[in-house]
Amino acid sequence: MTNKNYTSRPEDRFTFGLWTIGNRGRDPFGAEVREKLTPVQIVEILAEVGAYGVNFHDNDLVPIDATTSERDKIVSEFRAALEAHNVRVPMATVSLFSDPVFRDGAFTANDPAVRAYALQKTCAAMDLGKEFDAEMFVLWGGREGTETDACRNPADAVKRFRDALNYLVEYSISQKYDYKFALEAKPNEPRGDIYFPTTGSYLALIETLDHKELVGVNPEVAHETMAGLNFTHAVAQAWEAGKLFHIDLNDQMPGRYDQDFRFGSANPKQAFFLVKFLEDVGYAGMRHFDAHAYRTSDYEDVKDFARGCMRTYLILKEKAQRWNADKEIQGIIREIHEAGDGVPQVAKFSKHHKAQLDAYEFNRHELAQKSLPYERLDQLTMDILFGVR
Ligand code: GLT
Ligand code: MN
Ligand code: MN
Repeated sequence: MTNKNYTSRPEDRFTFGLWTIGNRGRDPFGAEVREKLTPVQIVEILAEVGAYGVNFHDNDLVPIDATTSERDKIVSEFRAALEAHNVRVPMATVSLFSDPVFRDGAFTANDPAVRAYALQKTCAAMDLGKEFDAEMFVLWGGREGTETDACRNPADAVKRFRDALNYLVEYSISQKYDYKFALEAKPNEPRGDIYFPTTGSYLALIETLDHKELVGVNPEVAHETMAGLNFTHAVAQAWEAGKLFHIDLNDQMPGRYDQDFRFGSANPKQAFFLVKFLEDVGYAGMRHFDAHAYRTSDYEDVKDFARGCMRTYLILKEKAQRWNADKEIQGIIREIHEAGDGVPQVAKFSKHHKAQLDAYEFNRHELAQKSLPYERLDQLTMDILFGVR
């Protein structure tokens, strides 16, 4: 169980995207600083650093203008590299944001031809993912948004997005693809505002879908943090709803551009509570690092970035085990959850329970005096994180 070297193993389910290791450091103010890697070279790096799997957008693997024979060649070389290095493809996705055709969105674009093209492209991306046995299909609507709400009624955007999802899920069913779909929210960037800005927005939308059982969410640390929200709370709500299908791990300082930093590098305490939650509940899905190395890195440093994401996760997992085994911490946890004698049962309403509730005399002042040593609890947590406990 404890893994003192913090080296990743297949059962850790650590994955990276072609676009993460292959990120070349381009930003809005400067060009690429790293040479382009081929998908095969990226698989080689992932094997070297000990990742379990690799995920891709259609066009990370096959350029948008590739001919059929170019496509076939790329696919067979990629497949050979995956087999040679024992690297899986658990998730596939589609780029509905890079090409200029999507400048007004994809599924929510005003032009019906763009919406239809987005569906055609996504179905083809699903076909491509299945060639590698991907089980999860992520949808991140990066361009589904606005700079000015003069352009469309936002309720129409919701309807269009729902129609597109229903179409794609039906396609998956008709092809017997057995995909599960994971929707990824982001509040802004690249659009001024993106529809469905938080994981909670998608959880609400999912309930309105034709096949809601096949659709869940893919929360990303950076995206929820950009919105100033507590990421672990979003993840917990998704988990509790049975909708945590996938997760994008990285890090982010609030109030900044989308930084996609190495996991745990900006807010290790928040990362700790996240890892503790995932491990405590037994999340069995992929731990996907949707992060990229600093623009200052060369590819040797990119490998250290990738190793760092996994290492930090494993260190925090061990810290969570230590926290769970700590007698003082567990004593406090027990105390703060303890009920006094005879407190009425309120889990479920019944006339009988309500009568018991009415009959009980609460001592409001005494309840307000109960010790809640959260300062002590938090410092014990910090001591564990700092490695002094
Ligand atoms: C893009 C985005 C990520 C998404 C990827 C999936 S693409 O890099 O910033 O958050 O997860 O489309
Ligand atoms: Mn991001
Ligand atoms: Mn992401």
